[in-house]
Amino acid sequence: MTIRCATLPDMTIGLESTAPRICPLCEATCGLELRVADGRVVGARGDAAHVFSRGYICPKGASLPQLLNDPDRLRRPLVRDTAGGGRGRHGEAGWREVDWDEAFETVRAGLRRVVDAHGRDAVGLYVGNPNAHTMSGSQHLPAFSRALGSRWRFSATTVDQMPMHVACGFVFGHPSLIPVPDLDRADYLLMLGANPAVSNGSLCTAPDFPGRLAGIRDRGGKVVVVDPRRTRTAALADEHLPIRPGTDALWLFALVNHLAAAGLVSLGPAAEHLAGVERVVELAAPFTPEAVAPACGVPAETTRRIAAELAAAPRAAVYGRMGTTTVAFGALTSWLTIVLNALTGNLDAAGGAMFGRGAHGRADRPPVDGRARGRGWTTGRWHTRVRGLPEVMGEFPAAAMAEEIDTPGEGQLRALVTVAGNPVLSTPDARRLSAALDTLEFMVSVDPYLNETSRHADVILPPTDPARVGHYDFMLGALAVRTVASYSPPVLPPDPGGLAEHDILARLTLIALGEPADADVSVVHETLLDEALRRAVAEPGSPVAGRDPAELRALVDGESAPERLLDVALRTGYFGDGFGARPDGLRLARLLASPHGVDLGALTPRLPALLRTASGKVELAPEPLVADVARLRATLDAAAGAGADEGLVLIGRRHPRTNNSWLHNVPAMVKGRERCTLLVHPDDAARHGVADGGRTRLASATGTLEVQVEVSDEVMAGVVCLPHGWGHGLAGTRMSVAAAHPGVNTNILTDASQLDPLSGNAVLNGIPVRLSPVD
Ligand SMILES: Nc1nc2c(c(=O)[nH]1)N[C@H]1C(S)=C(S)[C@@H](COP(=O)(O)OP(=O)(O)OC[C@H]3O[C@@H](n4cnc5c(=O)[nH]c(N)nc54)[C@H](O)[C@@H]3O)O[C@H]1N2
Ligand SMILES: Nc1nc2c(c(=O)[nH]1)N[C@H]1C(S)=C(S)[C@@H](COP(=O)(O)OP(=O)(O)OC[C@H]3O[C@@H](n4cnc5c(=O)[nH]c(N)nc54)[C@H](O)[C@@H]3O)O[C@H]1N2
Ligand code: SF4
Ligand SMILES: [Mo]
Repeated sequence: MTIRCATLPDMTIGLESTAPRICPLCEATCGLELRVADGRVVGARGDAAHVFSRGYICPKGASLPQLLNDPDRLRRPLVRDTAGGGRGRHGEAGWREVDWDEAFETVRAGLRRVVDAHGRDAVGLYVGNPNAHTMSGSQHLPAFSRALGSRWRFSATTVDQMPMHVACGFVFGHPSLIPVPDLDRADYLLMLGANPAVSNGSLCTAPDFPGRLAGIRDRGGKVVVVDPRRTRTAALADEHLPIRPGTDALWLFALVNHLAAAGLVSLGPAAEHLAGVERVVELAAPFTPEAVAPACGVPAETTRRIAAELAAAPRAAVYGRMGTTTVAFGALTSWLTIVLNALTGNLDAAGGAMFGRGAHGRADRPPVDGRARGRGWTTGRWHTRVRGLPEVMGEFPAAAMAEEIDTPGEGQLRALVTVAGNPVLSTPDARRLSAALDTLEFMVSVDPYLNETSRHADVILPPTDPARVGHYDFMLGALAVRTVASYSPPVLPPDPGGLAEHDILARLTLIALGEPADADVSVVHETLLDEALRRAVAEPGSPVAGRDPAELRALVDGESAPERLLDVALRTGYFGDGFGARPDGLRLARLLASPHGVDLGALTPRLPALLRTASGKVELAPEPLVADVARLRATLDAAAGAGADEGLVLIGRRHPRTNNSWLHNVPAMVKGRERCTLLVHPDDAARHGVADGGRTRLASATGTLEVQVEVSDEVMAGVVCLPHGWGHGLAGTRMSVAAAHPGVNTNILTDASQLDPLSGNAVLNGIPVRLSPVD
């Protein structure tokens, strides 16, 4: 039974009930069935009836009740008690729990002081990963960001997938046109730098990813995993190819080289839409399988065999994730995955790499003169102050945040707002960033925890927990392997003293616009609705094109601002009911009546309608990417001249019970043996005199840590491996479980100066490190 709790007086005291809820913890978007008793969520299991996940659940989803009921979770705002020590002394500073009005008044006054003295551009914004998993992250956060009116926007995107956005921006004309591997129909999957058996998939929303991989093999297909470590995913695959970290671009070029040399290029259904094929083939010329073998560590005959297999497979997809983006050639690597899909006839083809379409996705624009055309895409419209790094998608590299705060001068960043981010654990040169945050004149964190980042804030604004707000995946829908519409209404009634994230962001928006701290949030909600309706009626091809927004506004359904905005998004989208124009179309009411989701089917080809390049073509050899090939070529020459011993490089790893930095306060997520260990290959352990279970010093150009060693041949020789998201227990944090399992912060070792130049993405994998004995 669906319960829209807002309509229920008080939840079933003493009685148990169940409620469906999409899991907000990763990109897989599994349907859960939550058990509710005495106004609390007390259990979670997979929703067997969910159309997409069919009962699949992982340990994180199962622990959702513990997360929701975490006694350390903040439920009321905190304001730094300046009498207790002031900024820069978070170890001793006290916090006062205050009411929301006082908290927002403190925010208003703090931001006002900075803006009056230094201007709007002195205030920065960092937004973190969970914004991709909340409705407010798509509905209300953009409005707040606009209202702040500062160019200093940072996000977790530049420690993650920005290179893929850049590649797609140049190739397809829009950075969010990211193709996904059509897992359920592919016969061959070449997967690089991804570990979906643990991560549950990324830039590819597919609940039960492991089951879908098994499906490929059950159909007689093949899965190949390219990874410096023999991961769980590698263990599920037919073949694992270890590769030297950071060298995938070389290797992918070698595949292109062999496809061309062996006459295996076959463009398939997308052929007429492709431009630049010859240019790509020309560019691949120096990267022969032999030439890249010393750098990549992959034998030339293996490279040729994989290229031939890829070409021979009826339906194949090349898919790269974190290990291909968080490297020095991130954009080139992402681009080459697209190139390979195109050259093997698998771009926009069933079982290949296809474009998803969220259930609320917009209608494709009608072609002009027979062609879909856009304005193309560009980066570098403005640059950072200290290093002159280009803007990409309206933001700057997270790795530039510390220097922009701690380098004095005109234009210095003096205040920061973080929303659902923990950059002190998640972004490079964490020690410098942590120190820099203490020098800010004012800082606000919208976050449910007093953690490594928010301990630096002056005000912490904790949103109510996910059980008390609705859920719909705006960002992940277009990255899903099927089109699925699923809305979960709030499971619990609002917390009378709490505030939902959309209302927090609405109040911050008003403050940023110069309104009083207690201004009426409904103004923001109504403005957003009005904007959405006006955009939709002006959109060519939309099911409400030309209608009167005021007439439509009267028809909008929903009990809260997020629901009303969702109703508009659904009804005016490709699958929408067009406010009556297409009665079986999607609308909020239909999703409320379908608590286990609505399946809208497999992906369908979308070329050329979705292209936004100026030419209306898939630009396989766009100039900015082509220009970066010389830099890659230089590494090939360097590798040819180098000796065999290149020293150790560091890579990361994820564990099924982690979610970046923030689930370590959930007891079920940290129980068992120590997880924050350094994997060292037996040969390297012997060479450096370190033993399993012992400790070692691990040093990079940026920092030094002491860690526990786990000797394992899971990692290839020359590579050591440490997870991220640890380093808890810092003074002034309030996460008691995490503090008892602190681990170390690997981002003390990552070097903020090492970026992929086209995307500004941080290099988090392949970091040169040294081992030495502990004193
Ligand atoms: N070395 C290394 N570093 C990495 C990575 C790596 O592989 N290696 N991975 C990178 C990747 S892929 C990512 S995405 C980033 C993540 O980087 P971040 O997004 O900065 O960090 P998270 O650890 O996800 O922190 C999320 C924060 O949001 C808070 N939070 C949780 N739910 C909500 C909510 O509903 N609302 C609000 N307002 N706050 C909420 C949590 O308490 C936490 O403080 O880390 C990156 N850092
Ligand atoms: N359990 C769990 N799940 C998560 C998260 C989590 O923290 N924990 N985080 C979520 C987030 S924010 C994201 S972005 C996704 C990430 O999802 P994935 O990308 O699937 O996950 P990772 O574990 O980072 O996988 C990266 C792989 O790249 C390998 N690698 C490192 N360097 C290289 C290289 O140079 N070349 C190649 N070919 N491989 C390399 C690593 O060994 C690793 O196996 O996971 C999401 N899901
Ligand atoms: S796989 Fe992801 S979405 Fe599914 S239950 Fe686990 S954390 Fe939640
Ligand atoms: Mo991520």
